[in-house]
Amino acid sequence: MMQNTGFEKEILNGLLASRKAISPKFLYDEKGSELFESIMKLEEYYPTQAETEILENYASEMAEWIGPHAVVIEPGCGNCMKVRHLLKALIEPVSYVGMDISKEILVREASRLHDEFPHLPVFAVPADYTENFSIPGEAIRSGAKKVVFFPGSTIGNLQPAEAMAWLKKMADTVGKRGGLLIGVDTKKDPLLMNLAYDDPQGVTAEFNLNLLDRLNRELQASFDRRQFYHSAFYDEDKERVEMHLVSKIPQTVKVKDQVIQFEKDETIHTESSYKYSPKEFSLMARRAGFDLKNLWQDSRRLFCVYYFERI
Ligand code: AVJ
Repeated sequence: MMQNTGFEKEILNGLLASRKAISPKFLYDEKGSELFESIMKLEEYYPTQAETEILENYASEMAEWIGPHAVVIEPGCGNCMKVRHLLKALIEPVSYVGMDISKEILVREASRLHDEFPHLPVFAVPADYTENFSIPGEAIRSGAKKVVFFPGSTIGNLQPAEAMAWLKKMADTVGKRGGLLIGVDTKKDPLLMNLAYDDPQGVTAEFNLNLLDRLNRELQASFDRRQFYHSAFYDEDKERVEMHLVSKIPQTVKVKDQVIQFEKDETIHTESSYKYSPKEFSLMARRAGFDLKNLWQDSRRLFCVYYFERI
Protein backbone atom coordinates (compact mmCIF):
# COMPACT_ATOMS: atom_id res chain seq x y z
CA MET A 1 0.00 0.00 0.00
CA MET A 2 0.91 3.60 -0.54
CA GLN A 3 2.53 5.64 2.22
CA ASN A 4 -0.73 6.88 3.54
CA THR A 5 -0.08 10.46 4.56
CA GLY A 6 1.37 11.47 1.20
CA PHE A 7 -1.42 9.67 -0.62
CA GLU A 8 -4.13 11.30 1.49
CA LYS A 9 -2.62 14.77 1.08
CA GLU A 10 -2.31 14.47 -2.66
CA ILE A 11 -5.84 13.17 -3.10
CA LEU A 12 -7.39 15.82 -0.86
CA ASN A 13 -5.44 18.63 -2.52
CA GLY A 14 -6.67 17.40 -5.87
CA LEU A 15 -10.29 17.14 -4.76
CA LEU A 16 -10.34 20.53 -3.05
CA ALA A 17 -8.91 22.36 -6.06
CA SER A 18 -11.27 24.44 -8.19
CA ARG A 19 -10.78 21.96 -11.04
CA LYS A 20 -10.76 18.57 -9.40
CA ALA A 21 -7.95 16.28 -10.46
CA ILE A 22 -6.23 13.11 -9.27
CA SER A 23 -2.89 11.90 -10.59
CA PRO A 24 -3.20 8.89 -12.92
CA LYS A 25 -0.60 7.04 -10.88
CA PHE A 26 -3.33 6.38 -8.32
CA LEU A 27 -5.29 4.32 -10.87
CA TYR A 28 -2.82 1.49 -10.35
CA ASP A 29 -3.72 -0.30 -7.16
CA GLU A 30 -3.76 -4.08 -7.49
CA LYS A 31 -7.21 -4.13 -9.11
CA GLY A 32 -6.34 -1.15 -11.30
CA SER A 33 -3.16 -2.81 -12.54
CA GLU A 34 -5.17 -5.91 -13.42
CA LEU A 35 -7.74 -3.80 -15.24
CA PHE A 36 -5.00 -2.06 -17.16
CA GLU A 37 -3.74 -5.48 -18.26
CA SER A 38 -7.25 -6.15 -19.60
CA ILE A 39 -7.21 -2.80 -21.41
CA MET A 40 -4.00 -3.85 -23.14
CA LYS A 41 -5.81 -6.89 -24.54
CA LEU A 42 -8.67 -4.85 -26.02
CA GLU A 43 -9.14 -4.70 -29.76
CA GLU A 44 -9.76 -0.93 -29.47
CA TYR A 45 -6.65 -0.20 -27.44
CA TYR A 46 -4.32 0.09 -30.45
CA PRO A 47 -1.15 1.24 -28.56
CA THR A 48 -0.39 -2.21 -27.19
CA GLN A 49 -1.00 -4.03 -30.47
CA ALA A 50 1.00 -1.53 -32.46
CA GLU A 51 3.91 -1.45 -30.06
CA THR A 52 3.97 -5.23 -29.76
CA GLU A 53 4.08 -5.49 -33.54
CA ILE A 54 7.04 -3.11 -33.58
CA LEU A 55 8.90 -5.01 -30.86
CA GLU A 56 8.23 -8.37 -32.51
CA ASN A 57 9.46 -7.16 -35.87
CA TYR A 58 12.40 -5.02 -34.85
CA ALA A 59 13.74 -6.25 -31.49
CA SER A 60 16.86 -7.61 -33.16
CA GLU A 61 17.53 -4.25 -34.85
CA MET A 62 17.05 -2.56 -31.50
CA ALA A 63 19.45 -5.02 -29.90
CA GLU A 64 22.04 -4.18 -32.54
CA TRP A 65 21.75 -0.50 -31.81
CA ILE A 66 22.03 -1.14 -28.09
CA GLY A 67 24.94 -3.56 -28.36
CA PRO A 68 26.10 -6.23 -25.89
CA HIS A 69 26.30 -6.08 -22.08
CA ALA A 70 23.47 -3.70 -21.37
CA VAL A 71 21.87 -3.02 -18.01
CA VAL A 72 18.18 -2.74 -18.84
CA ILE A 73 16.19 -0.43 -16.56
CA GLU A 74 12.41 -0.37 -16.89
CA PRO A 75 10.48 2.25 -14.90
CA GLY A 76 6.80 1.37 -14.51
CA CYS A 77 7.28 -2.15 -15.85
CA GLY A 78 3.85 -3.50 -14.80
CA ASN A 79 3.72 -7.09 -15.98
CA CYS A 80 7.14 -6.84 -17.71
CA MET A 81 5.51 -8.28 -20.84
CA LYS A 82 7.08 -6.13 -23.51
CA VAL A 83 10.66 -6.30 -22.33
CA ARG A 84 10.69 -10.03 -23.05
CA HIS A 85 11.00 -9.30 -26.78
CA LEU A 86 13.99 -7.12 -26.08
CA LEU A 87 15.65 -9.47 -23.59
CA LYS A 88 15.42 -12.34 -26.06
CA ALA A 89 17.18 -10.27 -28.71
CA LEU A 90 19.84 -8.57 -26.58
CA ILE A 91 23.36 -9.95 -26.59
CA GLU A 92 24.47 -10.98 -23.10
CA PRO A 93 22.52 -8.38 -21.12
CA VAL A 94 24.13 -7.70 -17.73
CA SER A 95 20.94 -7.34 -15.70
CA TYR A 96 17.33 -6.24 -15.68
CA VAL A 97 15.99 -3.70 -13.18
CA GLY A 98 12.19 -3.50 -13.09
CA MET A 99 10.43 -0.73 -11.22
CA ASP A 100 6.77 -0.32 -10.47
CA ILE A 101 4.43 1.47 -8.12
CA SER A 102 2.38 -1.70 -7.59
CA LYS A 103 4.66 -3.78 -5.36
CA GLU A 104 2.61 -6.99 -5.32
CA ILE A 105 2.56 -7.27 -9.07
CA LEU A 106 6.19 -6.23 -9.41
CA VAL A 107 7.48 -8.94 -7.12
CA ARG A 108 5.37 -11.62 -8.82
CA GLU A 109 6.31 -10.58 -12.34
CA ALA A 110 10.01 -10.12 -11.60
CA SER A 111 10.23 -13.66 -10.30
CA ARG A 112 8.38 -14.97 -13.36
CA LEU A 113 10.80 -13.12 -15.57
CA HIS A 114 13.72 -14.65 -13.71
CA ASP A 115 12.25 -18.12 -14.30
CA GLU A 116 12.16 -17.42 -18.03
CA PHE A 117 15.63 -15.92 -18.19
CA PRO A 118 17.53 -17.94 -15.56
CA HIS A 119 20.91 -16.47 -16.48
CA LEU A 120 19.73 -12.91 -16.18
CA PRO A 121 20.05 -11.19 -12.80
CA VAL A 122 16.64 -9.60 -12.18
CA PHE A 123 16.11 -6.77 -9.68
CA ALA A 124 12.76 -5.42 -8.51
CA VAL A 125 12.60 -1.86 -7.20
CA PRO A 126 9.19 -0.75 -5.91
CA ALA A 127 9.07 2.89 -7.00
CA ASP A 128 6.99 5.48 -8.73
CA TYR A 129 8.69 6.29 -12.04
CA THR A 130 8.17 10.02 -11.51
CA GLU A 131 10.13 10.01 -8.27
CA ASN A 132 13.85 9.64 -7.79
CA PHE A 133 14.91 6.04 -7.76
CA SER A 134 18.25 4.36 -7.33
CA ILE A 135 19.55 1.40 -9.26
CA PRO A 136 20.88 -1.38 -7.02
CA GLY A 137 24.69 -1.42 -7.14
CA GLU A 138 24.73 -5.18 -7.82
CA ALA A 139 22.83 -4.63 -11.06
CA ILE A 140 25.58 -2.51 -12.56
CA ARG A 141 28.89 -3.68 -13.96
CA SER A 142 31.62 -1.21 -14.78
CA GLY A 143 31.69 -0.39 -18.45
CA ALA A 144 28.18 -1.73 -18.97
CA LYS A 145 25.84 0.45 -20.96
CA LYS A 146 22.71 1.53 -19.13
CA VAL A 147 19.56 1.55 -21.19
CA VAL A 148 16.20 2.78 -19.98
CA PHE A 149 13.28 0.92 -21.57
CA PHE A 150 10.05 2.91 -21.30
CA PRO A 151 7.34 1.43 -23.52
CA GLY A 152 3.58 1.91 -23.65
CA SER A 153 3.58 5.69 -24.08
CA THR A 154 3.68 6.00 -20.31
CA ILE A 155 5.53 9.27 -20.83
CA GLY A 156 2.27 10.61 -22.31
CA ASN A 157 0.84 10.79 -18.80
CA LEU A 158 3.23 13.61 -17.94
CA GLN A 159 2.65 17.25 -18.87
CA PRO A 160 5.12 18.23 -21.61
CA ALA A 161 7.26 20.22 -19.14
CA GLU A 162 7.31 17.28 -16.73
CA ALA A 163 8.13 14.92 -19.59
CA MET A 164 11.06 17.14 -20.48
CA ALA A 165 12.32 17.12 -16.90
CA TRP A 166 11.89 13.34 -16.75
CA LEU A 167 13.89 12.88 -19.95
CA LYS A 168 16.69 15.01 -18.49
CA LYS A 169 16.69 12.88 -15.38
CA MET A 170 16.92 9.74 -17.51
CA ALA A 171 19.83 11.28 -19.41
CA ASP A 172 21.60 11.63 -16.05
CA THR A 173 20.60 8.12 -15.02
CA VAL A 174 22.01 6.38 -18.09
CA GLY A 175 25.08 8.64 -18.33
CA LYS A 176 27.27 9.21 -21.37
CA ARG A 177 26.51 6.83 -24.26
CA GLY A 178 23.63 5.38 -22.26
CA GLY A 179 20.44 4.58 -24.15
CA LEU A 180 16.73 5.24 -24.04
CA LEU A 181 14.35 2.92 -25.87
CA ILE A 182 10.94 4.51 -25.58
CA GLY A 183 7.46 3.89 -27.00
CA VAL A 184 5.34 6.97 -27.64
CA ASP A 185 1.85 7.24 -29.08
CA THR A 186 1.47 9.50 -32.11
CA LYS A 187 -1.30 11.88 -33.15
CA LYS A 188 -4.01 10.37 -35.31
CA ASP A 189 -7.72 10.35 -36.14
CA PRO A 190 -9.47 11.42 -32.91
CA LEU A 191 -12.19 8.80 -33.48
CA LEU A 192 -9.63 6.05 -33.11
CA MET A 193 -8.26 7.58 -29.92
CA ASN A 194 -11.70 8.15 -28.43
CA LEU A 195 -12.57 4.51 -29.02
CA ALA A 196 -9.30 3.34 -27.48
CA TYR A 197 -9.99 5.25 -24.26
CA ASP A 198 -13.72 4.60 -24.13
CA ASP A 199 -14.14 1.01 -25.25
CA PRO A 200 -17.64 -0.41 -25.81
CA GLN A 201 -17.01 -3.22 -23.32
CA GLY A 202 -16.47 -0.66 -20.58
CA VAL A 203 -13.14 -1.97 -19.38
CA THR A 204 -11.59 1.51 -19.40
CA ALA A 205 -14.65 2.86 -17.59
CA GLU A 206 -14.15 0.20 -14.93
CA PHE A 207 -10.43 1.10 -14.71
CA ASN A 208 -11.35 4.75 -14.13
CA LEU A 209 -14.22 4.07 -11.69
CA ASN A 210 -12.04 1.67 -9.71
CA LEU A 211 -10.31 4.77 -8.39
CA LEU A 212 -13.47 5.63 -6.44
CA ASP A 213 -13.54 2.18 -4.86
CA ARG A 214 -9.92 2.63 -3.91
CA LEU A 215 -10.62 5.97 -2.24
CA ASN A 216 -13.56 4.45 -0.38
CA ARG A 217 -11.36 1.64 0.88
CA GLU A 218 -8.12 3.45 1.61
CA LEU A 219 -9.37 6.90 2.62
CA GLN A 220 -12.75 5.98 4.11
CA ALA A 221 -14.43 7.94 1.34
CA SER A 222 -18.13 7.70 0.55
CA PHE A 223 -18.23 7.72 -3.25
CA ASP A 224 -21.23 6.01 -4.81
CA ARG A 225 -19.80 4.91 -8.12
CA ARG A 226 -23.27 4.71 -9.67
CA GLN A 227 -23.43 8.49 -9.38
CA PHE A 228 -20.37 8.97 -11.62
CA TYR A 229 -19.57 7.99 -15.18
CA HIS A 230 -16.40 7.59 -17.21
CA SER A 231 -15.62 10.10 -19.94
CA ALA A 232 -12.61 10.13 -22.29
CA PHE A 233 -11.92 12.21 -25.39
CA TYR A 234 -9.11 13.68 -27.44
CA ASP A 235 -8.66 17.43 -26.97
CA GLU A 236 -7.30 18.80 -30.26
CA ASP A 237 -5.92 22.00 -28.74
CA LYS A 238 -4.17 20.38 -25.82
CA GLU A 239 -3.07 17.43 -28.01
CA ARG A 240 -3.99 14.91 -25.37
CA VAL A 241 -6.63 12.38 -24.45
CA GLU A 242 -8.31 13.30 -21.18
CA MET A 243 -10.02 10.90 -18.86
CA HIS A 244 -12.58 12.14 -16.34
CA LEU A 245 -15.04 10.88 -13.76
CA VAL A 246 -18.21 12.91 -14.18
CA SER A 247 -20.71 13.53 -11.43
CA LYS A 248 -24.22 12.66 -12.64
CA ILE A 249 -25.90 14.77 -9.98
CA PRO A 250 -25.13 17.53 -7.47
CA GLN A 251 -23.73 15.63 -4.49
CA THR A 252 -21.39 15.74 -1.53
CA VAL A 253 -18.86 13.04 -0.78
CA LYS A 254 -16.76 12.54 2.32
CA VAL A 255 -13.06 11.73 2.02
CA LYS A 256 -11.48 11.21 5.43
CA ASP A 257 -13.10 14.09 7.33
CA GLN A 258 -13.37 16.41 4.38
CA VAL A 259 -16.63 17.12 2.63
CA ILE A 260 -16.21 17.42 -1.12
CA GLN A 261 -18.96 19.03 -3.18
CA PHE A 262 -19.82 18.17 -6.73
CA GLU A 263 -22.08 20.02 -9.07
CA LYS A 264 -23.94 18.09 -11.74
CA ASP A 265 -21.53 17.39 -14.63
CA GLU A 266 -18.51 18.46 -12.60
CA THR A 267 -15.57 16.17 -13.22
CA ILE A 268 -12.48 14.74 -11.60
CA HIS A 269 -9.72 14.80 -14.21
CA THR A 270 -7.97 11.47 -13.69
CA GLU A 271 -5.58 11.21 -16.62
CA SER A 272 -4.02 13.00 -19.55
CA SER A 273 -2.38 11.06 -22.31
CA TYR A 274 -0.33 13.34 -24.56
CA LYS A 275 0.30 12.39 -28.17
CA TYR A 276 3.46 13.43 -30.01
CA SER A 277 4.45 13.42 -33.66
CA PRO A 278 7.87 11.81 -34.28
CA LYS A 279 9.27 15.26 -35.06
CA GLU A 280 8.00 16.79 -31.82
CA PHE A 281 9.17 13.95 -29.67
CA SER A 282 12.64 13.72 -31.20
CA LEU A 283 13.09 17.44 -30.68
CA MET A 284 12.02 17.24 -27.07
CA ALA A 285 14.42 14.35 -26.40
CA ARG A 286 17.23 16.22 -28.12
CA ARG A 287 16.66 19.20 -25.83
CA ALA A 288 16.98 16.79 -22.91
CA GLY A 289 20.36 15.57 -24.17
CA PHE A 290 19.38 12.55 -26.26
CA ASP A 291 20.43 11.97 -29.83
CA LEU A 292 17.98 10.03 -32.03
CA LYS A 293 19.59 6.87 -33.40
CA ASN A 294 16.57 5.24 -35.00
CA LEU A 295 12.80 4.96 -34.86
CA TRP A 296 10.35 2.25 -35.77
CA GLN A 297 6.63 2.38 -36.55
CA ASP A 298 3.92 -0.26 -36.92
CA SER A 299 2.32 -1.01 -40.28
CA ARG A 300 -0.64 1.26 -39.52
CA ARG A 301 1.70 4.03 -38.27
CA LEU A 302 -0.22 4.44 -35.06
CA PHE A 303 2.70 4.22 -32.66
CA CYS A 304 6.40 4.91 -32.55
CA VAL A 305 9.39 3.36 -30.75
CA TYR A 306 12.56 5.49 -30.59
CA TYR A 307 16.11 4.64 -29.70
CA PHE A 308 18.15 7.56 -28.37
CA GLU A 309 21.61 7.80 -26.94
CA ARG A 310 22.88 10.34 -24.51
CA ILE A 311 25.13 12.81 -26.29
C1 AVJ B 1 -0.37 3.52 -19.36
C2 AVJ B 1 -0.54 5.85 -19.45
C3 AVJ B 1 0.14 4.64 -21.35
O1 AVJ B 1 -2.45 6.66 -21.44
O2 AVJ B 1 -2.73 5.08 -22.87
C4 AVJ B 1 -5.11 3.39 -21.00
C5 AVJ B 1 -3.19 4.41 -19.61
N1 AVJ B 1 -5.61 4.96 -19.68
N2 AVJ B 1 -6.42 3.60 -21.09
C6 AVJ B 1 -2.48 5.48 -21.75
C7 AVJ B 1 -4.60 4.26 -20.10
C8 AVJ B 1 -6.73 4.55 -20.29
C9 AVJ B 1 -2.15 4.43 -20.68
N3 AVJ B 1 -0.76 4.60 -20.20
